[in-house]
Amino acid sequence: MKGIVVKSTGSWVTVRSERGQKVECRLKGQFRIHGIRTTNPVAVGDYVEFEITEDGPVGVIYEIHERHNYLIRKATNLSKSAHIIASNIDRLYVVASIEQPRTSSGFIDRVLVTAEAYHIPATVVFNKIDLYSEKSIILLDHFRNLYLGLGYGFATVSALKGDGIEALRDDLEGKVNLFTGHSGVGKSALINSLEPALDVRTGEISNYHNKGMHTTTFAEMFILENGGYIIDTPGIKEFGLVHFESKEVAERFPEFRELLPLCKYANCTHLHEPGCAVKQALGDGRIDKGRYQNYLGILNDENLDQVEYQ
Ligand SMILES: Nc1nc2c(ncn2[C@@H]2O[C@H](COP(=O)(O)OP(=O)(O)OP(=O)(O)O)[C@@H](O)[C@H]2O)c(=O)[nH]1
Ligand SMILES: [Mg+2]
Ligand SMILES: [Zn+2]
Repeated sequence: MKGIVVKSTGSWVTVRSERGQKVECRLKGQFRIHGIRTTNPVAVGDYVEFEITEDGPVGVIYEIHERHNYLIRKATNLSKSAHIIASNIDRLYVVASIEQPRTSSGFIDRVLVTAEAYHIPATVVFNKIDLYSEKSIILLDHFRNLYLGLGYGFATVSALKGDGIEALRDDLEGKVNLFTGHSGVGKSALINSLEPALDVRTGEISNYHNKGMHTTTFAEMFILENGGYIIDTPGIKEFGLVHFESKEVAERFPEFRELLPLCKYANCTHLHEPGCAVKQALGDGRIDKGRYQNYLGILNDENLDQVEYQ
């Protein structure tokens, strides 16, 4: 039977068959992908072949279909292994907030850089707009102009009050969509607002740290009534990049891309070289200062490209 992985807790994998039946499965044999050392052999979104075992309503997965794409990050900050967040994704939603908790633009840009690397279209969603001060609204407008200008999707919503939810629901229709972001930004609350019948567990924001409590612990795929799919994921602190070399980072910034051939030196890092087209554009205001700062931040990340290949 063919099915899709909707949840994976390590030892058990929940597969939904083509007829819509959910079956708890185990894995048979070894599964390795592209020689990368990963902590999970199957991921949410994987298409698999499985069979029901004779002695019960459980199944065994014996084959994973080739992934159209997948999103990975470092298993932990210092780890040399990667964790596959999910696979076969049509669109990535970076769920962010300016209040309770605040998402840095560095975090957003890291996720976008990763989406670029895997050729996954991305949308930035600002949630909790019911909490924003006037100052936050000004910043929100800045982000709207910036990200729409770069060709990304952009949405502002309130899971609590319902603002922007219908438009977002339309965006999700008929596609496999993944929600990522810090703990507590309201990824799960958004899913409930989009499809109340799902009743996904949500958590509080800690008064002390003003952060989420890591309520969602495993990635899980949900079906929307309009035929869309959402993969809810656990909140992450940092998006540890894997599969990257420093020289590739600039190519993942769409606004740098067409300038790169114009730099005087082919191996320009766009930090301090003379005749750098990127620095020129920064000086002219054609490149956003914050985006350039975040480019530097990613380059300075000591953990860049530290995942071991086997
Ligand atoms: N005021 C306000 N609160 C919200 C909104 N959306 C979510 N919250 C609250 O934020 C808290 C965290 O929401 P969750 O949905 O659990 O956050 P999450 O992103 O899924 O967090 P993790 O599962 O830990 O990654 C809950 O108390 C929600 O009620 C919103 O639009 N406005
Ligand atoms: Mg959650
Ligand atoms: Zn340059």
